[in-house]
Amino acid sequence: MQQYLNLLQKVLKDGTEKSDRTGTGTISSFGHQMKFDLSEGFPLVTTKRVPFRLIASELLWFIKGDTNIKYLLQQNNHIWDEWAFQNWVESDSYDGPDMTDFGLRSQKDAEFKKIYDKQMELFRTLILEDEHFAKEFGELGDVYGKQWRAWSKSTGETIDQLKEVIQSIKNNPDSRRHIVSAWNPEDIPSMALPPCHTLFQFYVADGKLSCQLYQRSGDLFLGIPFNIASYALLTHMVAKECNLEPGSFIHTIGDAHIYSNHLNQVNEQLSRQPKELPTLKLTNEQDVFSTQMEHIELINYNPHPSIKAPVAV
Ligand code: THF
Repeated sequence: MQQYLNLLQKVLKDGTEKSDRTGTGTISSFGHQMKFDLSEGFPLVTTKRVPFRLIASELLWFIKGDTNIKYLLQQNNHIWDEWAFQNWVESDSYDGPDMTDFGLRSQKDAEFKKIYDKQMELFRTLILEDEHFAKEFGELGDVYGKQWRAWSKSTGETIDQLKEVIQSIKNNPDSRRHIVSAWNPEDIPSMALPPCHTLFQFYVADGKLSCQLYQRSGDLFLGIPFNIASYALLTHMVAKECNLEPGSFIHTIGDAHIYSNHLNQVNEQLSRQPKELPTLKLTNEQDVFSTQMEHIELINYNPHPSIKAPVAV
C-alpha cells in the first residue's frame, strides 16, 4: 500500500488549495494512477484500520441493484446516511429543527451537534421501522445500484450492465469493451451525488482478470481506501465466477483531494509503517449475484489503530 501513502504525500506536497461543493476546503491535484497486483495480497490500507465489513456490505448493496439505504442500515452500515438525511430535512414533510448545512455546523457547534445527532437517530429509526418513510426518504435516487443493474434506455427498458459484462468476459474474454458506466448524463440531476467512480473496465489476459476504474473525484483519506478495497473485492468475485485468477486493480483518479479537516489524520498515517497485506477468501461456489456477507472472509488483517475523521457532505 506504499502507493497509497505516496499519493497522500504527493498531494500534500504539490496540491493546490481549492474550494469545493461541501464548503470544507481541500488540497487537490489532478490525474493520478495506482496499480495493485492482487496476487500480492488484498489491497486494504494497513496504516489505519479500515472497516472492511462496511466495504463488503456496500458492494453487495450495489450488486443487488439496491439504491435505498434501508439495507445498509440493516447491515449496521451508516456510510450513506447523511445523503438520505439531507433529502429528508430539505423536503416539505420535514418539520423538525432547522438542519441547514448540518455537515459543517455539527463539526463547529457542539450545541447544534446534539440536536443533529437526535434528528439523525430519529431518521434511522423511521427508515428501519416505517416502510412508507423508508420508501420515500431512504432512496438515494439513481446511484450506482441503479446504473449497474438497471440503466434506463430511452425506450423504457433497462440494461443490466453488470450481468452483461460478466457474460461478455465469459464468452468473449479478449473483448476491449468490458465496460460498466455509472455516469448517466440524463440522470445526474436526480442523483443524491453524481457518481464518483464513474466507469470501470475489465481486461482478460493469461488467465487473469484485471479491472481499471476511472474515478472523477476522490476523498483520499476516507473514500479512497474504501474504493480500492471495493473494486478489488469486485474483481475477485467476478474472476471467481469466470474461472479466472485475479490480476491487477488499476485506480485512475481525476480530482484527488485531501479535505482540510483531515490533515492531522493524514500526517498521523504517514508517520506509520505499512504492515503485511491481508488475503481474501470467497467461500461460495456460486455466482457474483448470490454472494452474501458470510461468503466474504478477510484473513490476517492486522492494521494500525483506526483514525477518525468527519465526512464532508
Ligand atoms: N463524500 C465524501 N466527502 N467522501 C467520500 O468518501 C464519499 N464516498 C461516498 C459518498 N460520498 C462521499 C460514501 N462513502 C466513510 C467512508 C466511505 C463513505 C462515507 C463515509 C467513513 O466515514 N468511513 C470511516 C468509518 C465510518 C464508520 O465506521 O461508520 C472510516 O474511518 O473509514 C465515497 O465513496
